[in-house]
Amino acid sequence: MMHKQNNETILYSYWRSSCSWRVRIALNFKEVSYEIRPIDIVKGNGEQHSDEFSQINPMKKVPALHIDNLTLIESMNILEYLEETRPNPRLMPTDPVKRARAREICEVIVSGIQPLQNVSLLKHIEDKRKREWPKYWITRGFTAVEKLLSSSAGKYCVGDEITLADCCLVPQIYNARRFNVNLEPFPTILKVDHHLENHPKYKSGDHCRKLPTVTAVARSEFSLKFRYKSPPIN
Ligand SMILES: N[C@@H](CCC(=O)N[C@@H](CS)C(=O)NCC(=O)O)C(=O)O
Repeated sequence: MMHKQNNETILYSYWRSSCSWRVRIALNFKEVSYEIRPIDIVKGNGEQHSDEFSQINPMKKVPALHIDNLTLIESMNILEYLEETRPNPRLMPTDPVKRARAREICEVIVSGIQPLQNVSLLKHIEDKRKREWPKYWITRGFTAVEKLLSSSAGKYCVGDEITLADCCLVPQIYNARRFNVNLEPFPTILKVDHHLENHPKYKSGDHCRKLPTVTAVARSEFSLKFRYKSPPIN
């Protein structure tokens, strides 16, 4: 892991981390160039526990973002900072009710689903329950998200504008598929996913749908440079 230079934007990220993916979506959406420093949270004891990375994120989790001479942790905090400092194109509606709707969807995913299926938590679940556990919590959370979307969604989570809620939803759908959650009971979630999947700015941040290439690249020891105009991974 190389140390940051002050003027660079660096995302400490793991290719399969849904929390890192939220941030990649927002950076790409806002066309912020950044470099990825891969942190392998699975290999060995996990690089997130190294002394060096603990200095960057004392919670020992990805993502962390170095930007504007600051190092920020917690994906929602990072998303909000990006929105406040780089409001165009915006990722939050101007209408307060729609903003509240977007935030509640974020909160259900960020606090109510992801932490219950995170790598470090699953390590503490007995083997025979390891598959059922994430399935149960994602299904339960998605039941709530589906209900919320049934009144808020247009093409995207809240109306026809992409918001922070969409940044959170897409990676969580990836995890749902990964843990074999049956998505049939969630038609609105699938409809929104379909629209997002076809959005060019989403595609460019979407490292997980191209697994073979990404696995090879993200696990390499080299830093990756991402510039929106020239997508890095094909
Ligand atoms: N609340 C944090 C959660 C971060 C998080 O759980 N990151 C996961 C990957 S998505 C991680 O680093 N897991 C490794 C570990 O917990 O040891 C955020 O939103 O940034």
